[in-house]
Amino acid sequence: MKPLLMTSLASLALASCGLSAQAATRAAPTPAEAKAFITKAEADLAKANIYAAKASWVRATYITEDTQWLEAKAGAEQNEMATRLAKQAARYNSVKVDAVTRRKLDLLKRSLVLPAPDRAGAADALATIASRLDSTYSTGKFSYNGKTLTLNDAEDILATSRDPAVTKAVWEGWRTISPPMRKDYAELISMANEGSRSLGYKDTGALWRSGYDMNPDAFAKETDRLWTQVQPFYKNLHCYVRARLNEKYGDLIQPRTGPIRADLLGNMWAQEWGHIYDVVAPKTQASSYNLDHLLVSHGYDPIKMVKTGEGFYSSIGMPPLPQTFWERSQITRPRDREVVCHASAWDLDDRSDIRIKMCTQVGAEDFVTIHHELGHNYYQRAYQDQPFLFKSGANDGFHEAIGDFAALSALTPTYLKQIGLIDTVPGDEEDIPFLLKTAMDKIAFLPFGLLVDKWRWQVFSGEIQPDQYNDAWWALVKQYQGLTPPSARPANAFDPGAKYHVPGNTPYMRYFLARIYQFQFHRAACQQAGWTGPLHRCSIYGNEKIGKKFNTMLEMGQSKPWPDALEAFTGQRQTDASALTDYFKPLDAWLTEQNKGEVCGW
Ligand code: X8Z
Ligand code: ZN
Repeated sequence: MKPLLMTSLASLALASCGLSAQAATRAAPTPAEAKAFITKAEADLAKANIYAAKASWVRATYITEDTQWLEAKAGAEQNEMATRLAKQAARYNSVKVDAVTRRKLDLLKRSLVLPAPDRAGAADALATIASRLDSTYSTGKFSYNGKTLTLNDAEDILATSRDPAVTKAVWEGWRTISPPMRKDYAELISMANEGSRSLGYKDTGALWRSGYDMNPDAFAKETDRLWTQVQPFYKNLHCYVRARLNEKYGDLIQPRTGPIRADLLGNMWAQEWGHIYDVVAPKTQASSYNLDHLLVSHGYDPIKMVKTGEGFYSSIGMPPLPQTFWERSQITRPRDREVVCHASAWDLDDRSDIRIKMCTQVGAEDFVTIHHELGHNYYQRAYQDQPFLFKSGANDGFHEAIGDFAALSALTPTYLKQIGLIDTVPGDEEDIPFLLKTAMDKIAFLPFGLLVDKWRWQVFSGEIQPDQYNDAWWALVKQYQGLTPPSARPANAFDPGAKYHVPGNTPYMRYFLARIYQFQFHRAACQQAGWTGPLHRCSIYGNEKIGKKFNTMLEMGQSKPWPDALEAFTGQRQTDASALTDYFKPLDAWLTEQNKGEVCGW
């Protein structure tokens, strides 16, 4: 999702905000004034939001100097308005208002991703840098073998090449696009921190961490707790994959111990490893199908993939996508202009003008991404009748988990047979191959999902200074993912800038949370459906009863603290990784067996 306002950030008292002192000298505002303030704020923000969203859409689907200018102008105006309203909300800190108004006041205070400093020209400068960073990333290209490569080209090579000289060159090539961003990035951090401080937060990281209906420090501890729950599964997978890479490439390329070379894992950031499944597939248990090949051999094109995604949601009772979705979405990369290819889902009018923006390629990866993006759109539509400040996910991790939850069913062989992609559903003998393939994406992602914002939180707090950006990044990659670059990084490297969400300023902990929530939703859905078999074989395709209950959670938007939303569907009030560990339990036992004799860890 493209967040303009981070309407899911939690509150902090604005004690240090100058306005509260001012307010003290005036008569205390009344509850009626607080309500009137919120009503007007919602109307003003809704208007500015639509305007900024349209400008952003035009820039993201047609990057030019002029569309960057337009996006920055609209973004600056919206940012100024939201920052001003967030400060004014502090006037009502000690007014006894009804619960709905109180929640809206809190949400207003924590609604910005990058608050602008309160001085002339600052909002413009911040929005200009933000638009430029995103555009620099999205138009990034490099030369390889006499050809100019885009990120999509480079990703295709990494996914399919098994030549370590090639993967190294392409991996390093993509990272030549980011050193020019470092100066802009440092400037943006400093401005956003100044803006966050003026709102009463100690830095922008604290603002981001306050979006979870709990104390920001408690939230940081919560992420560590969740990591502890899943880390043994990651270590086991890392150990197994490293051994297979060692067997394939030999000690010089991939030693049997220590970290894994990051360019060998089939993905530009080694965040998901499914593309190298062929390298790690169990020798004795083969998979009878390959979704990449099936989509191609069945004549799928990008539109058919999206229609299939829509079909899944329709089967659980969601109304069809509006005609405008098909007319206005960007489903493939246009031939004649620069665009932001990183996939996103948009809601352009806070009602029915929902769209996706992708550069879809036919294959399993984008089959999942389509379900992911549509999940955002169905969530947006489900909460469209909420007031403006409640039009958001219960928290941002929920927003990221909806479509992934759908894809857990849509990847089951049972479903692939139902839509005619395979003829027979494989038996138990394919459980381990299926789980291993799934873990290569889902489990492999966890440490990456965690470390991106571990890095950014420290950047915002000043613990990581601009001259340490790259070394600190690699220290975290090594610590959490157990990876190493293919060779020493150059002195000017700015590798975090080569991952979309850093120049795109999209908070990342949401994806870590989403990997956990999606399994929690899946387990709850399967239990409600009366499923008693293994979780990885359960599909909710066609189950309108589950769809209806799920939609009840989606319709709540951000109107209640997220544990209420979680409880509405799962009966649980805590984020709980045990659904994920239940799902992968048979694989974990198998991996432990395979890893006998290995020195795991790094
Ligand atoms: O950015 C995304 C989505 C858009 S919200 C395509 N994802 C993360 C990434 O690509 O890094 C989905 C999985 C993680
Ligand atoms: Zn998303």
